[in-house]
Amino acid sequence: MSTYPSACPYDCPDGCSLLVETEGNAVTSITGDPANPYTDGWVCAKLRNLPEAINSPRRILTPLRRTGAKGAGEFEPISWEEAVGEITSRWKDLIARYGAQTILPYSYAGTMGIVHRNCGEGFFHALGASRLKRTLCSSAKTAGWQKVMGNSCDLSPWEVAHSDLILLWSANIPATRAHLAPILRKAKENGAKVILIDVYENPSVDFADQTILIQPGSDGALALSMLQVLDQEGLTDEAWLSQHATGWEELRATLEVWDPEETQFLVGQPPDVIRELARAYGQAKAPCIVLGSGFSRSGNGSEATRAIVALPAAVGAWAKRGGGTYGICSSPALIDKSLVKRPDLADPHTQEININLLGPVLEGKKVDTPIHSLYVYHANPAAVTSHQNAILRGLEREDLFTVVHERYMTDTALYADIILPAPYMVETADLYTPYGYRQIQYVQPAAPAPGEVKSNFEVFRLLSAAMGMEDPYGGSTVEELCRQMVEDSAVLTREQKDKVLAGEPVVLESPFPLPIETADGKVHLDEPIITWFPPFGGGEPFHLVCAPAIHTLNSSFNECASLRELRGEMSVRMNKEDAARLGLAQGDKAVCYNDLGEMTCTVALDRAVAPMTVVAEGVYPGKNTVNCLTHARLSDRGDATTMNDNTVWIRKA
Ligand SMILES: Nc1nc2c(c(=O)[nH]1)N[C@H]1C(S)=C(S)[C@@H](COP(=O)(O)OP(=O)(O)OC[C@H]3O[C@@H](n4cnc5c(=O)[nH]c(N)nc54)[C@H](O)[C@@H]3O)O[C@H]1N2
Ligand SMILES: Nc1nc2c(c(=O)[nH]1)N[C@H]1C(S)=C(S)[C@@H](COP(=O)(O)OP(=O)(O)OC[C@H]3O[C@@H](n4cnc5c(=O)[nH]c(N)nc54)[C@H](O)[C@@H]3O)O[C@H]1N2
Ligand SMILES: [Mo]
Repeated sequence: MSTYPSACPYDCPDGCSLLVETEGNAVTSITGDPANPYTDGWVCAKLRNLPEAINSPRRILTPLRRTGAKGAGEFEPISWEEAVGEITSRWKDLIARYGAQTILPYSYAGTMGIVHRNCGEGFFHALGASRLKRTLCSSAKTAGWQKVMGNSCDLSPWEVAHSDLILLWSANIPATRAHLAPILRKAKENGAKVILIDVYENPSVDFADQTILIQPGSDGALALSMLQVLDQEGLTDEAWLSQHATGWEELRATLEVWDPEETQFLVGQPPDVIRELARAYGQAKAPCIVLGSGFSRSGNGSEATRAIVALPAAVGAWAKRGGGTYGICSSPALIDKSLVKRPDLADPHTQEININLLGPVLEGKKVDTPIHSLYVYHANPAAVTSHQNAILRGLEREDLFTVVHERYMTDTALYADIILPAPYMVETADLYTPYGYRQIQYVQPAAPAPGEVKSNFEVFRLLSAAMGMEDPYGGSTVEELCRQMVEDSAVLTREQKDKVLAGEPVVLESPFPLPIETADGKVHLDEPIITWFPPFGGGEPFHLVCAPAIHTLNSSFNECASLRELRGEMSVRMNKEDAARLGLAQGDKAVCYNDLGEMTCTVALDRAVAPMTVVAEGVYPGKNTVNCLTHARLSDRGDATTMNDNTVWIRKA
């Protein structure tokens, strides 16, 4: 038995350091590495169960060519030579007929490793393919934060322990921030009060002293209302505001309309609840907002972020240890990724396709040069991207040449013309810096890649050579690129660099108070005045929200039978009164439908949900899953997904 240090590659703020045990070439166990104080020696159930997927007989181990109809899942093994030959000859032909923009790369966050996540960009920029705007997750939230806070970072997770009032705002701690749980417990032991603000009683309720369920998309109205109460009741920190903020007087002059008497109908909570929340926030010594991203995947998501981020400024929370926000931008850029992303190779005149618009684009809408080839790597758009039915119709097109680089038969891979076999992280080297705290780790493979599996980096090198292109990385290996990026870091000290290069996880302290990194060093509460406007969905019929599941991560881990079982069947949660009106009881089958599609699933009534709201946890495999009901519409800023902002009708199945 051997033990290797490794890092979790999944799109999760916790970014754990791992210990991987192997017997021969087989990975036998994955645990948390105590060398990383945030991981603290333990990992979630997903990672503990990952060896089952890594060793699964269902892994794709050779390149495959489609033999049946698209979507039928019939393939034959072929060699890498044949696969690369077929891909590049089809591409050369398509480029000659339509130009290189007819090829669309599609990738998101299957791996967060800096090299393997980003190295396709160098290749596709050099090829002149369409550019992909990767805004599938929280770019509305980032855009809102940046308007107020510029390039500032927010708190490191361990700082939350110093807070005496913690608002878990649109955040599911057990699912998406499990390592914050011990910190929340510590804060509670020290007397902190915890309030959950969500559209349903998500599993974070176990930490909450109080739960406030609000209408989806009403967060901005709630935050503005809290500001109105803080102002009315003299709970703002005028000294801090005058020294560290601009635009407060202008914002304050507009707050009257956000009186809780007015906003109660938007928020769905009585004025007293809103006032009490504002008072608790204004009277706390160091209030901290742990802000998830769910609320920001909405037509008003960026503006709502601005309103929420105005709260810590209004009470001067940033000046108090434990005060501020956690979960928005908790890690400064320790590494410059441009060595791998190669933005210098991108032609700004090449068409840019928003990742959320894949369905319409494959159907020939919202695109100048129509797409005739799609190359999907570390993403599963047939399951995770909005307007699933349009995506499936697009993937069925006979004139679309689709290549999917994958580890197992995903919903997207089913439609591929060519599938290429991809690795798990234990089989590759890479450099990892999580977005939920200041950490960096350089990882070497713990096991050899099985069968004919090749990494993203290896595949792009093969494709680049076969297209007769110059290697964007000048012949460097993954290890050399990682070393170079560490050496070039403007943030790490020499000692930290040496530690990273020796394979140790390096965790950085955060400064206190955090610097405000805007052009003038001030928090910006104007330009323009922060406001609220209605989301796309809402009212009657039901507002549909997509929430994370504990045992899977987006569509990742759907390949693990044990985790699928722990997660249970596809369901929607709603409140008992709404269910009763529709004649639905716990465990009944219901059909959720709208203009885009319909999904049949089980009704779950065991957690409280805001009125006229349904919550679908997790991304399930198959057709007619929740993203058949989500529109390909973009947020107010940041061009983000609005998958939490849709309306559905419901009937008993
Ligand atoms: N187990 C697990 N872990 C994950 C993931 C997963 O799917 N499963 N996903 C990973 C990814 S890609 C990300 S981006 C991160 C963060 O994942 P996020 O999706 O940002 O999850 P949270 O931050 O926990 O926030 C989700 C919460 O937002 C709530 N919500 C939705 N709409 C609204 C609204 O309008 N108002 C309010 N107040 N609340 C709302 C949902 O009910 C849910 O409880 O987690 C990562 N980690
Ligand atoms: N309904 C609903 N939809 C959602 C979400 C939700 O909670 N609910 N979450 C949204 C969010 S926040 C996000 S970030 C997106 C995420 O969307 P995606 O980034 O598409 O994430 P995953 O579903 O995890 O799929 C990643 C795929 O990458 C593959 N993969 C992993 N590592 C590698 C590798 O090294 N090479 C290659 N070639 N493949 C690899 C995995 O096998 C997996 O199939 O989904 C969004 N969509
Ligand atoms: Mo995400």
